[in-house]
Amino acid sequence: MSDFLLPKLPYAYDALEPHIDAQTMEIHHSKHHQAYTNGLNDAWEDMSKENQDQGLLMILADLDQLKPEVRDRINFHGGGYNNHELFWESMKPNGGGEPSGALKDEIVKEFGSFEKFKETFSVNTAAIQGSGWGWLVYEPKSKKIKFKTTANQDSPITEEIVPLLGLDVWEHAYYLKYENKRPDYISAWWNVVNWEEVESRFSRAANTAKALFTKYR
Ligand code: MN3
Repeated sequence: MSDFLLPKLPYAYDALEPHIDAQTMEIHHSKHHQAYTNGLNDAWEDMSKENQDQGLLMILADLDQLKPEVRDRINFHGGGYNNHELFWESMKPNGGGEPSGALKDEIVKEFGSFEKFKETFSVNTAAIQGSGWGWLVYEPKSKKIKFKTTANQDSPITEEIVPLLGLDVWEHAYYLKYENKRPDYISAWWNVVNWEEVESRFSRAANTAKALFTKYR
């Protein structure tokens, strides 16, 4: 029996057209996310019952407790599993626009304006060398939101920060439609951001940090 299943997409593969094409979505979800799911299940079997009982997020928050031969696999496949789940949920058809309420206020406070936030996020995510992710995160240490990048499938949770909005810039996420034009993919992606979901994560972020990271309790 598998502990982890490929999560269902909350919309059809073609629902994010024309910004993200159906073929990319189908391959990304049914092949790539499935591969992280399979890799996570394999690595999970090699963990102790005690570790398994903690659940994936608590394990990602404290990878150091794992044996080295399992740690790298959980970092990659477990990070990839959770990153993609967050990614699908933070997009929707007819998304985009701007956040509202407390998240909007916080973005203006930290970045100066929503436009400046978008530019910081876009420019720095486009500049990631090789494969990785751009993130808006909540940092419990400073109690502020920040922009961060992570390499490969590293999870923000492993760096003791709470992911709010993430953008996958592995070539598998855009190459069929955008080829080498990563900045064009990023500009288009803003049109499908599900800000209600990001606002909801932000409203829970301090509690999420307390639940995941023992030092912030
Ligand atoms: Mn991906």
